[in-house]
Amino acid sequence: MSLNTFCYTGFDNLKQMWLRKYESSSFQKDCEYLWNQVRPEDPIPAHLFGNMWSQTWEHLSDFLAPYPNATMFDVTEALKKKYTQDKAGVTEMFKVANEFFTSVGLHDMSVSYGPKAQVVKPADREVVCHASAWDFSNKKDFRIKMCTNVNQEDFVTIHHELGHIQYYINYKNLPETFRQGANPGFHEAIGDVAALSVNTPKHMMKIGLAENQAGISKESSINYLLKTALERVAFLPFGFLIDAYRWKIFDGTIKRKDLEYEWVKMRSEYQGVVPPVIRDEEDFDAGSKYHVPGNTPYIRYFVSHILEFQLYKALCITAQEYPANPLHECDFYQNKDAGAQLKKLLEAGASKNWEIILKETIGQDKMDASAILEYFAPLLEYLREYRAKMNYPIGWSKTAFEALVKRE
Ligand code: X8Z
Ligand code: ZN
Repeated sequence: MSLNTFCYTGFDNLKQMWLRKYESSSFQKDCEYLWNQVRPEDPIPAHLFGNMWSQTWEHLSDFLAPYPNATMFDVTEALKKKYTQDKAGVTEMFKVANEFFTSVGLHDMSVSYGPKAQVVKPADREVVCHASAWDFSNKKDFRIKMCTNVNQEDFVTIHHELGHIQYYINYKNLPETFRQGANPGFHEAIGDVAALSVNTPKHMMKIGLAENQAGISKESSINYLLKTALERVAFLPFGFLIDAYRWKIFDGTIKRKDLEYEWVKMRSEYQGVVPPVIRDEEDFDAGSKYHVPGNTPYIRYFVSHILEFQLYKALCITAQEYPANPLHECDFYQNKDAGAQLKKLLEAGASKNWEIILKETIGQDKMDASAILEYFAPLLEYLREYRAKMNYPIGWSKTAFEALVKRE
């Protein structure tokens, strides 16, 4: 319809014409008001994340990929094609991970997934399947216990566990008291640093898990960063939550009669998730997390998820992969200088205060989140623009959880 026709009909534009039947000049505003009344701003039900504790969210990356037509870099399918879903296939994945460490000049760890280890779930008995790495403190026996499946998540966990083993081997000659991570967060960070490098599309192409022609474009980089953020950034509030909750129990702030209520409340505050069904004090959902009945401190994982980016950046600078390229593209595979820098940190164990070890190895004496922020900066920019365009609200209702947990 041309402008002239509008003049003829008496309307300024088609919008006015379409809305005429509502006989109200405020109709658009009224609709916006109604939308705001029903717009969902509640926390997200916890069963939607594909992880029993909603601690990492990367299983949503297919649904949330900003550019569904660009490459996704999910290597689960490639792993399943390449490796059999049994002990032989799983052992191959360990070999690939081990080779990353040896390529930078670190120790061979094949003993840790050899005959004495348990790398797949035994068929004949119940075992604790939560992955772990063990130092037998005799300088030669180191073992991994894991019910490994062939998928990307477990491929990352393999690197995580080998990071522990690499630490054990490097500090094995120190006196017993010093045979620990510089602090517990360091121990958790080592394998994750390797996984940051291994997960890069560039590296996955090198080891034949992503097709060489899989184009790296601006779009595919944003997809990759979102997937990584769903894994590592979404973890941060969870990493903090578990001990923030236990510290309050230990110092008496949380009373025994409120264990479930306070758990649901803090989970809503920190993670923005709520239980999908109503809970009461007969439930103790925190107890479903391995480390809670296992009495293992958890803040170490929050620490490691910040520290690993700081270490990764330092190694990438040493390997001259950064700042020549964006930080998230850095692969320090086969770089002996980066390996030597990491080795120095590992060999020190807990023989000095961790801030001194950090200073002597990467030249910084404080833990600092600027590396993780820098890593995700292109994603943050994308999300800011997207939010401005879509007018997305930030945050969630801080009281919605109350409807989902009964208080005594
Ligand atoms: O417990 C672990 C490792 C063993 S130290 C598999 N992690 C935490 C968890 O699974 O809750 C690694 C990431 C966080
Ligand atoms: Zn660990």
